[in-house]
Formats: sequence, structure tokens, C-alpha cells
Amino acid sequence: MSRLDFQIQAKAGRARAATFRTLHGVIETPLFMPVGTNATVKGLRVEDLKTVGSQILLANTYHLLLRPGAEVFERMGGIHRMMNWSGSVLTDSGGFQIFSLPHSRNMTEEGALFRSYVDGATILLTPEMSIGMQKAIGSDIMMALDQCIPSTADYKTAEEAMHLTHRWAKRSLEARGDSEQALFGIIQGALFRDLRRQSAETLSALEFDGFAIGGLAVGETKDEREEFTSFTTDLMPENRPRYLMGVGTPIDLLEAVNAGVDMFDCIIPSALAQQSVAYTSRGRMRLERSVYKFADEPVDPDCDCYTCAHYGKAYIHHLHKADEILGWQLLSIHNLRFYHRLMASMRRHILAGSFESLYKEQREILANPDT
Ligand code: PRF
Ligand code: ZN
Repeated sequence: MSRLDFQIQAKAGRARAATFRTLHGVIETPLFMPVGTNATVKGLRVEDLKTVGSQILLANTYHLLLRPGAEVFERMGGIHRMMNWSGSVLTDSGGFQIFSLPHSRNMTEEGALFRSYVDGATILLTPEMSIGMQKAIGSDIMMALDQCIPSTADYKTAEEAMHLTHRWAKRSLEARGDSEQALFGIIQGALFRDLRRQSAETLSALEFDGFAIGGLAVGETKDEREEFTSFTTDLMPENRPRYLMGVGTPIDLLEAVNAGVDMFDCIIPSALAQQSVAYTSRGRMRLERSVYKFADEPVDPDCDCYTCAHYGKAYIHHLHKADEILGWQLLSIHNLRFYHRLMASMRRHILAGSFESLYKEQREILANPDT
């Protein structure tokens, strides 16, 4: 029994086009989730997110636990009402954010011990607390607390982290109880095939509504990432959504969809927008370059976003030079639209039986050098 009613509509090799239903509506895959760590996708209104085609946003339990805290979500009626967002929300459990902390952290059987960046307090984040917080947030999809380690970790470290992740996964399922919110398990195991296999098999036997591949895009090469992505998807249940966490560039998404992944999140479209880098139908464009000072045409003539409909490159170039936040905002809109259009076109081609030709064509284009 799954809470998401995941339905595969068409396949092309490993690639899948599917739908599932959250508490906030039907979702179409493959899909990309913009990152809204603090219950906001930086600089964008929910109207912008709807217009660019976002179906589901990612928010972070770790950040929202520290600030504003569970009680605010409980008393304000949850994240959807606070954000005025009627689409779906997935919350990451906090495991990865603690892993990425520059400061002291400690894993114990009980949970992850860390120091709050808000007030310096020492906090023990247990799987039960993470689920409790995700219930307070009211996300559509919760993630089990995991231990994410560098993908280059040695065997013993990876094995111990994997076993701890499995024990926490079971505790997370217990803590979820009969909540209507969906819950995904996270496969770990670094770059060890036997561990990835053991992790996929152990978690697949549990009543999760979907499964994530964690512990990639944390230090391995692009080739290793692709090898382990397809190795792992082959071990994951066919009838549940597959989510590759924290990935990636457009070419990464193309390769991972081709390897059978359905869902992604990444800060790249927003982070590059801040650096005035745009993704276009011809490759990446660095708008800080002086060649764009007098360039009147849109960032991407093939794009249907608000930014490309109303502004030329010269204006974005100027806003970047003047360090104006509108430049970041306009390029965030454009880059997110680019990501969503890429996912939608992969979906269309999987449904139409023409994914392989799209894959070959886009592989060339997305590998173009920056302009
Ligand atoms: N675990 C969790 N969140 C994550 C990851 C993980 O391994 C990654 C790895 N790229 C990104 N976000 N919980
Ligand atoms: Zn655009």
C-alpha cells in the first residue's frame, strides 16, 4: 500500500514517465524540485514558481527546526498556508544538512548531535524528532533521517553509516505511524556495489512510498556518479518513485532520467542565477561578460519565460554589474523555467516513444562550452 498511487505511463529503456498523487494534487515525472530551504525559493514569489511550472518544492527540516521551529508551523497551519503555496512540498530530513556543517557534529545511535547556527545550542536530532518536525511542517513527502558521508569514504565507514541509516529508516517509519504524509527511504553505501545493493534491498523491503539515492554528488567523479546511479536504480522497486538527491546540472538530469530516476532537487539553477549564469537551448551563458553590454536580444530566443519575454541580455548584464537583486531574480525565473522545460520535454518524448533521439540530441547540446 502506497500513499502516492505511483503509475508508470510509459518507459524508454530505463527512463520512465509516471504520475503520482500527493495531498496537494497529481504530479508528473520526471520532475525537478526547486530548493526552498527556508520555506522560500530565494527571491521568488509563489506566482513566479507556478508560472515557471514548479509542481513540488523542497524544504529543509534542519533549517526550519532551528528557525522558526515546530510551534510556528503548528500554530500557522503548516508550510503550505504560511507560504501561500498550493503545490506539493517535500522535506529533506536533516541528515545531509548536518553532514555539510562546517562545525562539530557527532553521530550516535540515538541521532545526530550538532550545534545550532542560530543560537549555538547543542541539539540531538533523532529520526523521531525529524519526522515530528516534518509532520509539523506538513510536507506531502517526508524523508527518513540518514547519515550521508563523502562518497569517497572507506568501506568500514560506509558500511557503518549504511547500517545506522537502515536502523533510523525503521524508526522513521514507526514515527510516521498512520500520518497521511508519504515517507521515502534513502539508500546509502558510498561507492561500494555490495553496500548499495544491501541498502536498496533492505530499504525496499520496508513500507516506504518512494526511495531516494543519497550519498552521491558528494565528491565522486561524474562517471562514478552515473555508474552508481544506474547500478542503484536497477535494484530499486519499479513501482515506486525514485529520487536522486542534490543532483544536478542539466546533463546530470538527462543522464539520470536515462538511468531510471524520476525526481531531482538542486540549488544550481538559483545559485548560477546569482552569478549571472543562464542555461539556454544552446548551452550555458555567462551574462557578466562585456560582449553582452549592448546585446538587445533575450537570454534565450527559444525560451517562453517572463524574463525572456520582457528583457534583453544588456539589462541582465547591467543588473549584475550593479549588484541588483532583480538580476538574480530574473535569471532564477529563467533557469528554473529551463529546468522544468527540460524535464517536461523528456517526459513528452518518453510518452511519445522518441526519448532516445532527444537524449542523443541534448547530450550534444548540453555539453557545449559556455558563451
Ligand atoms: N541525504 C539527504 N539529503 C541529501 C543527500 C543525502 O545523501 C544528498 C546527497 N547528494 C543531497 N541531499 N538526507
Ligand atoms: Zn527565459
